[in-house]
Amino acid sequence: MHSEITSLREEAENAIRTVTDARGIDEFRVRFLARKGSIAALFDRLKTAAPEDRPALGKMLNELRSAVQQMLDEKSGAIQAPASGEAAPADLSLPGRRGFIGSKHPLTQTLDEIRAIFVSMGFGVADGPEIEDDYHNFEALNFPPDHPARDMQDTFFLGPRALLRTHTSPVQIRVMEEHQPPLRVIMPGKVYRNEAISARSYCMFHQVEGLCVDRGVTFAELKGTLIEFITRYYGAGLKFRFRPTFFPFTEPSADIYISCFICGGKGCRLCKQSGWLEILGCGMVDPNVFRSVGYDPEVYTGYAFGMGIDRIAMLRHGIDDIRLFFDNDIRFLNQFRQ
Ligand code: 2NL
Repeated sequence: MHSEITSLREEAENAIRTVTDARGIDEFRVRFLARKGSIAALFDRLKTAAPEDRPALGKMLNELRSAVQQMLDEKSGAIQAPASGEAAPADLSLPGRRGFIGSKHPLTQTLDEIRAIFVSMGFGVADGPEIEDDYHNFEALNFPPDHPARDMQDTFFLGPRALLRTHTSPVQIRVMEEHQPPLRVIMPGKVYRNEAISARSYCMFHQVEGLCVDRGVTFAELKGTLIEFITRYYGAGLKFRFRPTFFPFTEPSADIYISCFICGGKGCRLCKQSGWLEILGCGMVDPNVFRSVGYDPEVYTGYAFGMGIDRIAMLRHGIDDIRLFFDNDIRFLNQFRQ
């Protein structure tokens, strides 16, 4: 009987391990602890044992009963309250949880494509501070002291001497202060304007500006380079329009338009019935800008250009509200998975 008690204990230890739910708990209790269970059966057999063995066997049986009761209590605690105390055993048959993989923001995708084209044409990439001073953001760029852009209305001032850059041009000034020509470089980055927020304008947006300085750089080189860029980014077969405009930092200056890639120039919602899309501003660097950075305008000429990444991405994807880029709504962002 001694060995039967020992093997019943082993049996119970094995059985409790396979129990995973309330039904298993009940079956275990009936099998070992109930009035007709295997422990009760051994207690019955105690009567037939030799009288001198009964006290020791009775003690063993009592110990077995409380050990099995403890196994049962522990197991039911774990199953009923897995949060407090020990966790219920994992159900290895459940399917795994799917990992969430992020994707590139549509503005980053647009910028990456634009950058790759200029890099392949020999341009370097520079960046600089978003917090600037009046000199680098305005004065060195030939903005007159009373220019409206210097107004509190248009620029975020952080103090008497610090402001949030309103374009990436101050990076170009810093590059020219530190390097001598020849220079061919683009600067992508965030810029800030104190404008009313609407579907068309936001207080922060993204620009890529470019600069090329050397001896003998002409407007023809500007046209050749930018038409090559536009053809590679927007595709062949487009018509171009260079329209004279004014920037303080270039002279002459032009806005470049392409024939609308949706309607081909006939007029549609995207081009607002005009047949043309404005995509770039550019011009020959003003001699005053060269003087600010210590370049001799009699020796060097150069061209510069700038484009709004947000606007380009909106045109390309038919997005009609710039704020969608900054809401971080996953339903919007998921549409740009590559
Ligand atoms: C636009 C037009 C432009 C530049 C940016 C520039 C910078 C220096 C000197 C001369 Cl340091 N020019 N930048 C020139 C022409 C146009 O941007 O429509 N941007 C969104």
